[in-house]
Amino acid sequence: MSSAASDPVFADRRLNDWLSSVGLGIEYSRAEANTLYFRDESDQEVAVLDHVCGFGSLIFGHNNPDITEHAKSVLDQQIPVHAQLSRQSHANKIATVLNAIVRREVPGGDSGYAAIFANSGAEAVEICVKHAELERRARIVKLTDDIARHIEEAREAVGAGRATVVENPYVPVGPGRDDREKLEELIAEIGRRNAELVARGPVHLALENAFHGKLVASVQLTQNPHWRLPFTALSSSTRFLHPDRPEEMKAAVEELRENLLDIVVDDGAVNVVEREFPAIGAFFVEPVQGANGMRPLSEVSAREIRAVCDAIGCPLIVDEIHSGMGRTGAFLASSHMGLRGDYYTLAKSIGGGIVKNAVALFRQDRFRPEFEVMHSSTFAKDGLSASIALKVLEMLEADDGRAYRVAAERGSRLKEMLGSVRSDFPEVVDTVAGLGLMVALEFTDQTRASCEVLREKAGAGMLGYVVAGYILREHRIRVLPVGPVGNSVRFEPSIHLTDADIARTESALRDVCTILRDQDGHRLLP
Ligand code: 5B6
Repeated sequence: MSSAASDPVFADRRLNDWLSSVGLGIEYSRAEANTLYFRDESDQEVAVLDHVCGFGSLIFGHNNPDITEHAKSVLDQQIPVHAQLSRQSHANKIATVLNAIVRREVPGGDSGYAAIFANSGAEAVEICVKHAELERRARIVKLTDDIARHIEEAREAVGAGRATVVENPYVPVGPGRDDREKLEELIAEIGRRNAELVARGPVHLALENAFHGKLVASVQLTQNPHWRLPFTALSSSTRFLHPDRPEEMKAAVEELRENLLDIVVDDGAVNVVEREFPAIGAFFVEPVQGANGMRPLSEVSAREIRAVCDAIGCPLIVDEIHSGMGRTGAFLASSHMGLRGDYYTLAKSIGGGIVKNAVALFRQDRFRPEFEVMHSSTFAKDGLSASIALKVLEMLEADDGRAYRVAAERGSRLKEMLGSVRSDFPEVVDTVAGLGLMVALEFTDQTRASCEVLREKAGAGMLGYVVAGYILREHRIRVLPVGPVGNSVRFEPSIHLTDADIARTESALRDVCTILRDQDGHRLLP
């Protein structure tokens, strides 16, 4: 059905206007490997080299023929795509492969990981938030049960005249009052304080510039204030920590520390003691921070984060939604840093570029089996996406992990090229960062540029988008900035990236760098 310019627009009106204003408002009609195609005014197909590749969800490229053939054959076999609440052994097959990979890449974890499936990355993150809360609640119940038992023991001891209530900061213990009365007052006061703490939601820890999704809980773990702040009242809050400042990390944990009050009878005296309360729900970490210029975590930071989680007993959740599935040259980017997670999240490429799928993994010795029924989603672990996930995993693992080696080699070739552009344009390229096929190039700050166009675009946080629009228009290459604002462009193509693709990208970047160096900003505009 054709639409006229005067037709009302019900979807993407604002978004499409904005995309057009920066030169990105193109409708693609076909996709293959690292190429997107659109039809120009004379209906000719125009090829565009795609470095965005589904925000990094196409490790094997657009419409990979092995994956699409597999999907077609699975559909031809009339497999049950939906058979909710029946035995779905494909879920266990995927989990078994994932366990073997995790065991290989992060040796030393004996218990294995239980899998819960989801439909999107943010959903997998929310599943982790829920499971971490279940763990925290179990710890709270254990603590409050212990306290209740100790209260009964104190009542018995005071009732039998074996103990008295001694000086404490919570109730007066002056003469003339019955010890039983004093104890009941103390129990009431402790109960009031404890109830207030127990009712509180957890605080989560995450890293500065984190991106963990945009649903109700996950958006609170995503630092970008434009996306997070309007919704803070809906969910638990997050303390964002700098990965390279361990002292700050420890101080924040100390500041968040809370204690429940308990009663102990010791040598005839009823004393009040403090018991550490699990105030922190979980620590979420991306091994390579996508929205922070593709910055990998250092091994030192990884160790610090692991130590913080071990000290407070909260789960360390390694979000591999962007960095996992082979993109960095290993299945788990965190394996490069020797980081072991208590939970993991995976999504993006597990869908093979044609379906939606995601999974959260939980260390078996922390996993609460009741969660398998407590949490569900109609579409999660459907037969089609499960079958495709198995195919993708088989392709990643084939030939002794050839895909990982290719990702590492192509990524380092790409990064090497970006590095050479940087060394030739030190005045306009600030940093090149990333791991494997997850890299970014950051331009120097242009907010004080002599060229008014550059100054204005950089000031509005739009330089990266204007550069992306220019590269698309002039070079037929699709890149996007890192994050919603910023003056950087990211590259996360599939493993099919060729030397010719890299060479084309280099000449496009050199062109842009020349424009920036010459302060010729108007040339970037449509
Ligand atoms: O599948 P879903 O998008 O819900 O996954 C959420 C998610 C992502 C992720 O990378 C991590 C580590 N955890 C959870 C998905 N990433 C999406 C993403 N989107 C943008 C920028 C990024 O760096 C990553 C983005 N940028 C600009 C506009 C809109 C989106």
